[in-house]
Amino acid sequence: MDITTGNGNLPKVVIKTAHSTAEIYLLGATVTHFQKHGSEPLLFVSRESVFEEGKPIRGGIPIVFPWFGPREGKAQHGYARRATWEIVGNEVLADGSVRLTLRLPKAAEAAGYPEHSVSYTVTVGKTLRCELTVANESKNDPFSFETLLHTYLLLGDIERVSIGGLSGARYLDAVDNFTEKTDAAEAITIGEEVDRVYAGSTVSTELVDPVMGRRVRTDKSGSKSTVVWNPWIAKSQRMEDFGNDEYRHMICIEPGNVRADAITLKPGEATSLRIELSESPF
Ligand code: TA6
Repeated sequence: MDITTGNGNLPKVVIKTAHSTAEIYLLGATVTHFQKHGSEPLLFVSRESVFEEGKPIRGGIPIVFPWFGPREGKAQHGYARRATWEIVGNEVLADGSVRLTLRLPKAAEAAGYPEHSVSYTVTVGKTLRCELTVANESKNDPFSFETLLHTYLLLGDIERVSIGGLSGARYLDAVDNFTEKTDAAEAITIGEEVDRVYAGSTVSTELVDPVMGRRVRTDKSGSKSTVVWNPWIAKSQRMEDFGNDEYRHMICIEPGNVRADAITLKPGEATSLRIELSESPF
């Protein structure tokens, strides 16, 4: 593991293993790159992304915490993805994987919440494993929060992919005033802006990408929500840190716990959100 200077002269951890390479910016503890030897990169990062302290990276796996979506007078999706996290450890596991552990420093924005701690492990090997652990360290107060691993997956052509695992599941359609809907199709296909919040969903999903010739699984635990998002054309043009054509090469599949699935921890309780991203030839 090396700590280098990445884009915007920001500190970046580079991890090389026998099976793969990965990069993690301390800004937001954002995993911006994972690539198995002999494969294409798994994650998408916009060519227009800014790399500035205090601003979220447009791509990779931004951490949404402690709230999801807009909040009056506050930054969308919380402050964790804008904070500079601290490295607390790294270790080589028996199978040759490398595990990096980071923690979220106490932030001014956290003042309104009960005492809590947030740690994050990134395990780089044949697959990419991320685990976000939140602990309520207050003596008396429950701690309620939302969280999401807002994963941007790289793909060959948005109009050629499908996403399996959510057939018939109920979701809130953020493009249609969060109206509750279901999609009976065997797999989700994308031909317009898609922004779906699947609630009460503990299933794994699989992105099938015939152009890149691969399937990408997202396995998860400690999560009851999955958000699926592609900005499509108009929203892409409104996003300053995103190329107008880049919607064609990404899909966000975002495991977490948001809205009705928000988590409340009693004093002393902790919870972990885990994902594992793996790819296989198509
Ligand atoms: O992916 C779900 C979502 O809430 C979308 O509505 C879209 O806003 C996306 O997050 C990106 O949000 P951001 O604040 O990173 O521009």
